[in-house]
Amino acid sequence: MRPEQLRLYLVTDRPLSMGRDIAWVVEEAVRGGATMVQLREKDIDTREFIALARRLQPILKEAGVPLIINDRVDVALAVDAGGVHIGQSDMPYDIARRLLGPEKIIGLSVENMDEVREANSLDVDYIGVSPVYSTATKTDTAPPFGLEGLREAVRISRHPAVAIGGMNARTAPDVLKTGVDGIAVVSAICSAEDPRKAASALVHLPD
Ligand code: TZP
Ligand code: MG
Repeated sequence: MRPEQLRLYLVTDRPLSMGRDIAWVVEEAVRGGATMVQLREKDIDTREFIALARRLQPILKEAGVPLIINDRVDVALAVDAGGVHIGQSDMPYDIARRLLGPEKIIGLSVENMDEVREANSLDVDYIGVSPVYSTATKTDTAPPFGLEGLREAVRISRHPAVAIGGMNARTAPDVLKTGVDGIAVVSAICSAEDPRKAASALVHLPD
């Protein structure tokens, strides 16, 4: 994985997509410039999860954008996805790596500085600094890093890093100045009236 692929990382959320098909949201977002897409489903049958991933694959393949599966290593294996994103309570990194092999992308959420340091002992492909700001999209989070915390996390991490939580056109300019490789966005794209335009505005911000 190249760190540039973290520049604008769409994390999907069907409930926040205003009744629109998530495949349409994803297609519009990659047309606008999204560089990576994570399929994040918290309440879905395994079979439906696999079917949804398979619907996204041709769209993302054509765009040259990796499909990352949230949490579910089995689903990632089933569809031969680009990789998985795991949290601190999900499958341990070493096991996920053993199952997925050396080529797949594995991202890990870090919620405090100790976890940033711990991640340095793992060969994860990137870390997700979570959350940078508190957000209505996910309320069961650790205390936010804030800008200074993010800067420090980026400084001590040996991995590419993406910032998540409250990322939008207003907050992203300062966030990108911390040296982080990119922003991971849910509502600012999924709930945007025009997800393509929203993605395009976010990807063209200076860093
Ligand atoms: N993990 C930490 S914050 C978050 C996730 C999945 C949600 C971010 O959503 P938004 O709408 O981009 O603030
Ligand atoms: Mg998780």
